[in-house]
Amino acid sequence: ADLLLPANESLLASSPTDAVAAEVRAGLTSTPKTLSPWLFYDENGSRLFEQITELPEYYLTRVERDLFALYAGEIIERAAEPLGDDLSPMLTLIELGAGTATKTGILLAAAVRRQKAVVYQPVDVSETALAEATENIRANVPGVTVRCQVADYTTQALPLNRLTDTRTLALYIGSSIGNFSPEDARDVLRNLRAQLLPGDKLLLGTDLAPGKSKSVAQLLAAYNDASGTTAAFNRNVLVRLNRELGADFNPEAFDHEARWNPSESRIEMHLVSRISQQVHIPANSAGPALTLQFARGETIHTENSYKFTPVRVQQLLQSAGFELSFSWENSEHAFAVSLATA
Ligand code: AVJ
Repeated sequence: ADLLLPANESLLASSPTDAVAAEVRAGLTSTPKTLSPWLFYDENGSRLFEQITELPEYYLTRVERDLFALYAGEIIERAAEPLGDDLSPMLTLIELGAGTATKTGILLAAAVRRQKAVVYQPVDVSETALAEATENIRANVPGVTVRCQVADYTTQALPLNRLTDTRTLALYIGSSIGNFSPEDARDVLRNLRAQLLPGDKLLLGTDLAPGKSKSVAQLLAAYNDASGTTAAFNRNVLVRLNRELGADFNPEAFDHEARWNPSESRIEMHLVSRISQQVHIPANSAGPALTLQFARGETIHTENSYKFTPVRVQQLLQSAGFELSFSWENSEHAFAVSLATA
């Protein structure tokens, strides 16, 4: 009978993780109120993000994929350039925050063309995303051996388990670095650098700041699309807190807002309280019950998405112990993919 009734399992699955409870308490009791963007990515939020990447306004994914389609061969060739006695290094590709690895197949296929057999190590916090990534790569790119690693590369000094007899090409693509403040971005890349050997490579995908051919309006539209998908993605964090913490947010009482902050060179996402209202969160592992007061127009700052100039990319890489080797941009200078050397 015990085997047929795993009674605890469903309870455990719906109980809030301590990390969510602690993060929410810290963020919503501070001034101004904030929530960390990793909270977006529950099952629903991950699905909404996948939808965002297919929106006409959200050029980031499309432009990066186009850059890979055009330059994958050159990227792999440059990543494998000779160094010292190592005239033709074998590459192993490691991807931070791989998710479902939808764009990575293009780079892996180019690596297979060069060296026949390729080891690919996706790292992600989501086991289900990694399972999908593995399926995707196994089905579409023969010649690749996938070795998954479930880990949070942002908080731990993660051991990458890099193979000792090959050169590592670390992928940190999709503008994921954009969620971090300049200091945190430097620390994330420094942690990565500490796991690499001289000559190893990093391929970094960064969204670019507005300029001559990229308008602020275009940037804002990418974070406030006509279909309302990004608004749903933003509000979904409140839905998550209701479900996982028993909070009583009315998500419709908050407006989605995307702002361009020129002095910080970042898009900010906010949830703006439409009315003066109170929200309750019951006691949990992180502390006693909370009553939160929202003034009309007060916001919860839910995300920063930093936008770079080419010089900023170079400085960031340098501050983390990498040297910029080459970078590729689309003709409209909307997005950049940069190759750096450890
Ligand atoms: C996953 C962090 C790259 O900042 O563009 C998309 C997340 N937020 N739309 C980004 C996001 C709103 C995305 N990153």
